[in-house]
Amino acid sequence: MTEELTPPRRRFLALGASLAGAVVACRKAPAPSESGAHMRGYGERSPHEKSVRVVRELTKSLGTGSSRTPLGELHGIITPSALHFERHHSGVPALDPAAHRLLVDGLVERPLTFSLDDLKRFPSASRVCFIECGGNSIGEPGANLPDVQKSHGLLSCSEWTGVPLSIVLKEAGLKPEATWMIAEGADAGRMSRSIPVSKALDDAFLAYAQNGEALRPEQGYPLRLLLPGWEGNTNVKWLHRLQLVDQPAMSAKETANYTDLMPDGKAQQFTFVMEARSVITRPSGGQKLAGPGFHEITGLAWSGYGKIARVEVSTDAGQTWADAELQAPVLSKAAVRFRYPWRWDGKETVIACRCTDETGYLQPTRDEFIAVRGLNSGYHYNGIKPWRVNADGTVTHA
Ligand SMILES: Nc1nc2c(c(=O)[nH]1)N[C@H]1C(S)=C(S)[C@@H](COP(=O)(O)O)O[C@H]1N2
Ligand SMILES: [Mo]
Repeated sequence: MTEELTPPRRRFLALGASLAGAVVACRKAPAPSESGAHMRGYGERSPHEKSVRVVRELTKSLGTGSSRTPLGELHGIITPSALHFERHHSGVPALDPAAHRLLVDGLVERPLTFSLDDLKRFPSASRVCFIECGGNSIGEPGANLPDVQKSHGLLSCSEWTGVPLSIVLKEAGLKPEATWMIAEGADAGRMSRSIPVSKALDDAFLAYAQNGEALRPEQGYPLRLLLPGWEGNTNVKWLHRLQLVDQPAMSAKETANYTDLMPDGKAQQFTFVMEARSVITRPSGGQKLAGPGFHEITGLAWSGYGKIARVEVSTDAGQTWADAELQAPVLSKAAVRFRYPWRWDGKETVIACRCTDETGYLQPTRDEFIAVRGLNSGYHYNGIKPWRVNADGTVTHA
């Protein structure tokens, strides 16, 4: 960091480190409280913390709709389980883990049924990866959404633990004709998706845990399919059946939804991998800068094709770009935190970020995206998101 970019407060802290004792001694120490709070079996956050998922119900009766992760208020790369976005097509079923079973049948040598305990006896695997709904940013290309929760909140990143699916499929024995796998959930709508067997045998796993504890009910308790880097919808929750077949089922969620209507009127089906994208989460829409001077620009980048190789930031409406620092760990198919030190001169400007993944793919601008995809489909949008920093410090869509 150059002297110019060293934030004044940090400089003060560095100089003042040896004086810290003296600084504390001069201040009035807080009065000791009578007694602290008791311990508790299961923790809650401080009552001062208010970040919430904003819930959007699409129908009242079934709990169908979505709620979004408040990305602008989070730190690091892990989404707290209680703030992981939700997308339910027919509500959250209440499943008893002791009674829950996974059936693996169809084109297999041995149809098998597994209890949770059976699955937990297999070698386990943990992996940090993102889940992003194919409908994240619906409406964004046509009309800029005002804050990062609305524009990008159907993205979360957790550490998931479970069993590699390849191990379970080996137990059942795949027949040579088995090229697709239909994954079905135990929710009221029995949501299902057709998955190519190549992905099932690659890095797919059956997750029973999220961030160190059992899955949350909203995330598919007690078992979900985890397909790293693939469209959120394919990560079937409340998983109770894997049927091996020789062609896709053409289920509702792979025909009526999550297909991309192209400019020529044809629909593109099976957009499985989520392309690279990035977004500035701070400062972002709805936030306010306290004044000119040092501000850290920070945000997240992710790619369904692997690792993020580079994130660039522009503070002059895209005229020039400079590399942001990627915070370790930089994991494949996971969110990466980037940081860029910025000295704001107090004048109105537009800030933005763009990322490149390890395949060399560069995140497109909105215009580049629209030139290829048009405005017919709201799914799988990954264009650059600019934010306007106004002279009064407020941040709005640009
Ligand atoms: N059984 C079932 N699985 C499902 C869904 C569903 O409604 N039912 N929603 C899908 C969609 S559209 C997405 S984006 C992800 C959302 O996962 P989350 O709610 O854990 O964030 O789950 C997918 N898996
Ligand atoms: Mo989704």
